[in-house]
Amino acid sequence: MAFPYQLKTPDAYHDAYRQSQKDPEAFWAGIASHFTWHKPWHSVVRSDFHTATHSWFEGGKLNITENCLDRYAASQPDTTAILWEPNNPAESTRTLTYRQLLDEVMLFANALKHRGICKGDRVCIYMGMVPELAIAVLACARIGAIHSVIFGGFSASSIADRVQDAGAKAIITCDGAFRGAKTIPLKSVVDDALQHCPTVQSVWVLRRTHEPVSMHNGRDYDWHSETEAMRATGNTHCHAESMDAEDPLFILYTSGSTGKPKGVVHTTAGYMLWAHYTFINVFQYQPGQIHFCTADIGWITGHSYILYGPLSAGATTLMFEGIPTWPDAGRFWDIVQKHNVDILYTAPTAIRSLMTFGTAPLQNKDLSSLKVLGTVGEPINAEAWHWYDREVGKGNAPIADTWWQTETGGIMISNLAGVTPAKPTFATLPLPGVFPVLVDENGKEIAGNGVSGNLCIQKPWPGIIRSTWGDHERCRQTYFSTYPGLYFTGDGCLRDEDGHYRITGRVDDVLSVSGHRIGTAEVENAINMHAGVVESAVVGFPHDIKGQGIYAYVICSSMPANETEMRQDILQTVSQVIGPIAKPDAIQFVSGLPKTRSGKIMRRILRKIAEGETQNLGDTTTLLDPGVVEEILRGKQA
Ligand code: 7RM
Repeated sequence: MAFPYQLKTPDAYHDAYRQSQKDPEAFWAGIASHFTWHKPWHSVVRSDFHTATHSWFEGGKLNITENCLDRYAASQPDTTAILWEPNNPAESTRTLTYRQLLDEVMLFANALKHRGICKGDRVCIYMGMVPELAIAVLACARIGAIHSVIFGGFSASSIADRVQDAGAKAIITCDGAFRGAKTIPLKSVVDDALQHCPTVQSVWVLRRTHEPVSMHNGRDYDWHSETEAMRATGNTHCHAESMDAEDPLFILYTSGSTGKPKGVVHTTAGYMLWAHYTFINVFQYQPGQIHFCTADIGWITGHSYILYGPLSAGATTLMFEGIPTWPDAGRFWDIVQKHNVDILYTAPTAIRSLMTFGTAPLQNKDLSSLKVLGTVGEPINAEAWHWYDREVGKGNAPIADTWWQTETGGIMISNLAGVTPAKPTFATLPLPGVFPVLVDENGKEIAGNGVSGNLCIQKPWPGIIRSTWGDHERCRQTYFSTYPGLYFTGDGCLRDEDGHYRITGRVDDVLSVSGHRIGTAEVENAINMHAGVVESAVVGFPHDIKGQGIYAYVICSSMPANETEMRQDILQTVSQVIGPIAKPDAIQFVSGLPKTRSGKIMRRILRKIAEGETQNLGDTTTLLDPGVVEEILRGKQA
């Protein structure tokens, strides 16, 4: 049997859940024993929630790429590891078998080593969705360099912040990226960013769009010539660096409730185990299947369910360079048909956006290969759930609604596709090893069923966040101090009469815009950089397609004479400071903000107004000047 720990019946799930509770050490050791280790661990798990220190498989040594590549290059060398679908359907598909992928990873790893990249160095990766992005990530892991992938939609200043915070020694990029009808000039954005990044010694450039780029002598290297040089000198084999189980594997920056994104740190063994275990169980992966996760590798979903989860299982992972609506809104369905996709994992925002095109793009598309569907990133509304089930799954493919976070490394709460029952809009039940609790504002546990509260997790799981890069105290504060002894997710949650969980959304100042996490404080900081802006307050509001939209209340130094122009300027500023994904959907100019006597902005009121509420704004008695609320209501655009 391929995966003896695959849970194939409800009973198997419940048994595993109980085992993981009764004897977590034996439970996880059993699963870990199926991986390739250089040296066995001496303790399965050690954890202290008060200092936010967690370790799994301490003493063990391994390399994640041997578990993702070498073992399958030996046992199934000709199985396709990466099946790549280009942005433009007229261009050919590329496939890399496990043998080829391993060879490419070793070659590029040697190229990095040759230019002085060593174990523990941080390497930022800012590329489009090309196979070389996967190769770059895995090459870092091969030599023990810590990768930090930066989503291709971020601006130069966002890159600079991340590169500086990580103290990165190198950055890997492309000349440009194709996304739908657009070309994004990645290298020139990197050049702008690097004016403020003294730690970067080398820049690696893969040619993709073949548009001209500036190559700095002595700093910039061409991917192709560097790897060809390795091939020419016979430098084709690269041994896998022996990593401690708790050596950092990657940093991934994510937004929180403060202005500065945090570098979430994941380590080697626990993360690998979690990505693998959740992949094979939630999606019920069977050998030979094609798995298509539509996320970008710049987000955690791409890390865990395009790369590490599927590859650690020997699966074929489909990587798509483009976007769902180009050349038309039938693109996903064309890909499913063309490649006989078995598992499709996407986001509610993508489903809702495709729904607006009706069912015409699905006509005459053969989707009969689909066996399992998945969703992630935000709560899925009932309408989108049923459309996905009916129009895509044809009522035949179970939908796994998977709740998890960058900080959790992999899926935490989800039904197991076709094994445990799905329930529209519910993530349903925790994976083995995950022990959710709901608490009230004071941290008191809310027991029983049919209740709501703040979602916390009460024991360590293998994929738990290990630190925030360069500032462990911030990790402790953010996740482990709100409710001592618990990991706080920042999400609100309902547990229904059957004990099934439904995540209702963030309870902090974090927005989920088209499934992308954006902090309101981050957007405010960006808006405030505009010379004409004095102060701003940003809140979310319900948006039909994006899930949440961004609403900004802005105070200018003098009321703008031309509001349209000022709005455009502010959007431009936000694009430059963060990236286009953070551009507000609405900007309202105001002369004051509702504040308490102690100067706190009352976002609750601003949220209600942004939602369109005019009457019931809740308690306004603590407001310093209730008049501003009247003014804001009068100025609200329909
Ligand atoms: C994987 C990912 C995390 C936040 C999380 C939630 C929301 C994610 C679901 C969901 C309801 C889901 N990582 N979220 N999945 N809400 N149902 N199935 O998205 O770090 O970028 O975002 O996303 O609010 O806290 S993330």
